Amino acid sequence: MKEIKLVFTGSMGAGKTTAISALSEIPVINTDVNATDEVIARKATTTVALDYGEMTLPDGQKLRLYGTPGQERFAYMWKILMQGALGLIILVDNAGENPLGDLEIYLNHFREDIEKTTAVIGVTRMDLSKKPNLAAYNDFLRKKNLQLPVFSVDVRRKQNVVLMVQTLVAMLEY
Ligand SMILES: Nc1nc2c(ncn2[C@@H]2O[C@H](COP(=O)(O)OP(=O)(O)OP(=O)(O)O)[C@@H](O)[C@H]2O)c(=O)[nH]1
Ligand SMILES: [Mg+2]
Repeated sequence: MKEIKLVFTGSMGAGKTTAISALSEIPVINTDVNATDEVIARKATTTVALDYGEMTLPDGQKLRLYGTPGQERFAYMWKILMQGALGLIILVDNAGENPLGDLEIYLNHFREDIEKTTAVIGVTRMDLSKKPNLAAYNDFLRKKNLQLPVFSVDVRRKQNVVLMVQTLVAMLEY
């Protein structure tokens, strides 16, 4: 049975570590440290290298789940983690200051990977901020000539994350 490597990326605090922790059936390897300066106001810890977890799909396929650090000063890890990845999940914090601007940073940075592999977008924390709505995300992507599925996800809920990941895996099979 083949193994599939997936990478979760996206802005600081968007929920990459939480999503992988929700899915993983092994204890998650994570490299979170106590957050300093600008981060501390928002949450206690931040990822400095990677997250790693594993999940088995109902048909027996094994998913290897990697999470990137959100902070751009660790962007060198982003490319390293994408090596051999078949799919990319971009998480966007809808309660951030400029969610579409955040999305753009990751779309630009991972453009080649998105063209070579496949990607989905998960918009998190929509309960805290309703705007931009999903239609605004779809418009934004259309303007960038990208056709990618956009989900509203609360990554604290395993089923939300499972649905998004299963969609990505289904896209890989076509
Ligand atoms: N209210 C609300 N909180 C959420 C939602 N999704 C995630 N969170 C919370 O947002 C925070 C996300 O933190 P992390 O999972 O550490 O985020 P990260 O993307 O790994 O961040 P970095 O490693 O710093 O880049 C956690 O405190 C989650 O509980 C949501 O849909 N609604
Ligand atoms: Mg993290």
